[in-house]
Amino acid sequence: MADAETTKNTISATHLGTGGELHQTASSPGARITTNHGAPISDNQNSLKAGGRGPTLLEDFVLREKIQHFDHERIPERIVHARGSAAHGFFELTESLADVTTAKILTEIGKKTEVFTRFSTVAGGAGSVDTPRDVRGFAVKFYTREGNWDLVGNNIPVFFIQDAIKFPDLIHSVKMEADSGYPQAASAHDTFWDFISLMPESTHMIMWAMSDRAIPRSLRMIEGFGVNTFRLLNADGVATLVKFHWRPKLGAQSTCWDEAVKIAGADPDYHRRDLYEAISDGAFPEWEFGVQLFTQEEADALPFDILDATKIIPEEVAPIRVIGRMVLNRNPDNFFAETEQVAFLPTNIPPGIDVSEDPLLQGRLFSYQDTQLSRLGTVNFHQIPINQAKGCPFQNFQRDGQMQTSVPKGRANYEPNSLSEAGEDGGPRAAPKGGFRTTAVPFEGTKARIRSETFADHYSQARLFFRSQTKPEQAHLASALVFELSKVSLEHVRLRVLANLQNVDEDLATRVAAGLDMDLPEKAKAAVEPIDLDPSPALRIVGKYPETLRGRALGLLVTDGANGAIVDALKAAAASEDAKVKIVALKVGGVTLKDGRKLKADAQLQGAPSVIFDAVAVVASEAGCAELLREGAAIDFVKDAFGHLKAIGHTKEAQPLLDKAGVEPDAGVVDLGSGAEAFLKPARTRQWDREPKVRILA
Ligand code: HDE
Repeated sequence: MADAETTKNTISATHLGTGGELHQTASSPGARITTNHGAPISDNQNSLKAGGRGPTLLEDFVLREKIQHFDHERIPERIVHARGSAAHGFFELTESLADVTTAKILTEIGKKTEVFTRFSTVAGGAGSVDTPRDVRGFAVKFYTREGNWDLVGNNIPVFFIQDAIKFPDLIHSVKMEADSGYPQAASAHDTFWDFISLMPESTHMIMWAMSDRAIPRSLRMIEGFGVNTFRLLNADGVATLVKFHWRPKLGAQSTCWDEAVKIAGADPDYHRRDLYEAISDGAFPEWEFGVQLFTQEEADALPFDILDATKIIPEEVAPIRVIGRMVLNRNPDNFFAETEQVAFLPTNIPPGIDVSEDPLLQGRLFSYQDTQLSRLGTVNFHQIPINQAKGCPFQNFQRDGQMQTSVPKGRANYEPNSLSEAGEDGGPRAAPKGGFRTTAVPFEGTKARIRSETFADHYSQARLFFRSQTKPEQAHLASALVFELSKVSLEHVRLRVLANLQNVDEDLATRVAAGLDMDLPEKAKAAVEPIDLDPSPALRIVGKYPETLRGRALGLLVTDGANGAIVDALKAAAASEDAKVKIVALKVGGVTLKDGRKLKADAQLQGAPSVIFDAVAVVASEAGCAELLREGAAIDFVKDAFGHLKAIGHTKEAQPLLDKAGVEPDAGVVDLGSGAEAFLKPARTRQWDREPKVRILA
């Protein structure tokens, strides 16, 4: 019998009750520590020994249980997307799609639905850094009233391959090489580019992956795409084709490559920390949710196949209709229980949403369910709290299995049954009305391993992407190709990439060849000659994101004797626009300002290089600047900020530091004597005009 004390001292955890229901138990102060089976532990510091200096006894079940549990703390990491960060939030519908779908999540305006969203890199392991050049996963679990809907997307709207059968090859090629075990979280190596060079269908995705989108500034600043084409189904059984989009309120924003590389050393958790801190500070990241809707007839009229995941439908052709928003407003309580154990399945779709025949999606429909078995170890992974349907009950006749936590009553574990006629609970039944429906798509064909002819154009949209970029973005893309291919030691692979690139754009291929100091080989023969499509400005980042301080971080490097009024003015002005300000000093204890005030530092200079800020200011006294001149980290602070196209504010007294760092005057280098706004204006964006002065781009 549970006495009052044991009830009070239950461990702090989320439990499944016997009926499968979820209930929380709170830990009271001074709660008694117990074994996993509830026995109170009298000593958690010493193992059981035969005498003070004698051997430890096998009998010590407290020690054995604790060590054994620890030994098994790790589970296999995800084969892809292992490195992830997640948050809870809600989705709210602002426009109903009742004409095209019965899905309640897309028809009930104003209803808030709980979501859990996990962002990830793809290639690196769970402990890898946050800022490699890579695709970002963007997976949203909506706990809808009609079952969980998992929209498992990426921050790039296309994919490398057209058919799921190539996925293991793609991933093997990009992961660390099989013999040496490196490089970690990087595509810049032989095997990846070997595979890519032999798969012209990957060319469009390569354009995106080499663009600045693959080095995002923050997870709060990435777009999201469902990638595959889906269907919506209305009450009359009429299907509408759909592509799903997430658009960040802060706009899509990126880092500079050199910056991303340096962030990897300065703060390997840069994106995870940024997301976590934004949410704990109440600066909740938000995305618009949009759809591109089109009929089968409209799809048939397009010059490409909407079942081919290497193609987009330009926004200029099918506009994005914004129908809702997602706000992430709560950090996970426990990384393992939630972020690690969450399992996303493209097969989680509520009635009114349906899949398409995209052969990549078709393979995904199998893969995600399957992979959870090795990762989470049991068919009952849906019972883990983060994976449970929360918006509605789940009930069926699936039974038993490892880690079964629900305790079904009665003997109805099959149907049809007539047990209810005898007064027993007969269990749930199929719901022809309101249940999941499949679009009635007619098919006829010869069974064969074939690729549709309509998938054969591999270059037109790659060209569209490249030609739609601004000049700086084109230069970054070309330079990224030069960087990656410079790490490829097999010359024939580089040549094959150059041969393919000529089908995208001659100028791009020429620039990359020049950057490698190689002659252009003969152009590769295209399966289908690419066509010139109208440029799509929507594909750019530069010039699209809002110029704002919101969501940005400013680093103020302050010295002893500095003018406190300048610091106060900057802090107040930045705070009024929701920017985050961090005081950086030579010592974490802070500085003594000219007016005698003590100003605490948020970070020591060594641990807070300028790469982790969007703009920096050096508020130094003359003596303070003299000290900074002897500190390499201070010189790098401004040198890197200049190289990464950031605004730099400075007191007159700090000028020698700027001179030593090679900072040249331009619109982004501002004397703080001209007031806070003079500095905050350029701090709202990057100084793209400066780039040719600081970097040789391809
Ligand atoms: Fe995934 N993918 N994928 N993928 N994917 C996984 O499932 C797979 C693809 C995506 O935060 C795995 O639970 C195949 C496209 C995200 O937990 C695995 C194919 C897109 C995540 C898997 C693809 C994605 C995954 C590994 C080609 C964008 C992380 C762990 C047919 C639309 C979800 C897991 C999270 C994870 C298979 C291609 C997005 C192995 C076979 C295209 C965001 O099942």
